[in-house]
Amino acid sequence: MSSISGLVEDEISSFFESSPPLKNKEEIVAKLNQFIELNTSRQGEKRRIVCVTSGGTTVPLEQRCVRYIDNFSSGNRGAASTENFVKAGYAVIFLYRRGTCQPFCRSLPDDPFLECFEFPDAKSIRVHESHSEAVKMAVMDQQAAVEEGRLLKLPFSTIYEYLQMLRLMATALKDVGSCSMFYLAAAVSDFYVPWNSMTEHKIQSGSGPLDIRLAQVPKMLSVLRSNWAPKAFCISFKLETDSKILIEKATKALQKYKVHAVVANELSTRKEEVVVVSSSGNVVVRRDPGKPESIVEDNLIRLIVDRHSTYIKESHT
Ligand code: 9Z3
Repeated sequence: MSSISGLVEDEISSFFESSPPLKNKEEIVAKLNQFIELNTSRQGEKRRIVCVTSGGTTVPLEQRCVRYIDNFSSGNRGAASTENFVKAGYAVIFLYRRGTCQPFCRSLPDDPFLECFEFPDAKSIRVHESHSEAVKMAVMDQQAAVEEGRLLKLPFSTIYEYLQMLRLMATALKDVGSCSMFYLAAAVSDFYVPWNSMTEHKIQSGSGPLDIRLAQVPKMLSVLRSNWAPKAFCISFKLETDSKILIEKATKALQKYKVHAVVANELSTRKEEVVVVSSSGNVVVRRDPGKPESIVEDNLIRLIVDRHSTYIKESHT
């Protein structure tokens, strides 16, 4: 595997050195280690572990943040993929943007969620008949996954939090080797305001139009692949709005970052189809048009799990 250049390494170190430290780092590390131990120890059932990232990262414009730039992502892809990985027997670390779509909740009405409930009298509350099956399934599936140690949910908001947490995860999973996977569906900012050059207090509007210079976020995929977790199976995503450049960009990313596959999707058709780009060719994955409840992630995760199985077998020979 090619190692990353000294320049990229310097950019990455200075990004982390200048980032505001994670507030609950010890707690996150303890949860991660406990989760990994539970799923890899000899006494327990050994499971493959996947880290699913989901939702968009924010870029604060002020240290005491009032305003921020956001990356679009509802979190649907990450949540649906998590459900499918759990069903396929994986233990999932779900690294998600606060407030975005959660696993097992996709069939619940979110607008407004309170419509699910009714008060037959002053002392009791019950789920409305029309939503009772969906709520029951959501509660049961989510509780089972958490209680059986198959789902760990960790929230982030900013690009600073996301990248620090991703690094913690990769480092914690290093010894799991080929049985670990990174499935990077989060929409990650390409540009940011470095913490040291950011104003502390709210930007004032009195001084007229605002000019902001954004620095480039160093590409962490290369360091994830070469240093943090080199044996992990790694799937990244490429999002474009112009379908003409999508496959070319995904192919470039595959070659540049040496990930095992890039899932290419176009914004307006992302729920209908994706293209899995890898060294063995491009595969179009669609949701089943004959089944209204079918989602693209059902077929996508089946394919990814299959590829991961082959990768594990090849790593052991
Ligand atoms: C994706 O491409 C995801 O599939 C979506 C899912 C964000 C489109 P939703 O959350 O949508 O279901 O609403 N994620 C990766 C987006 C991204 O930022 N990719 C970077 C790029 O395209 C590479 S890391 O350059």
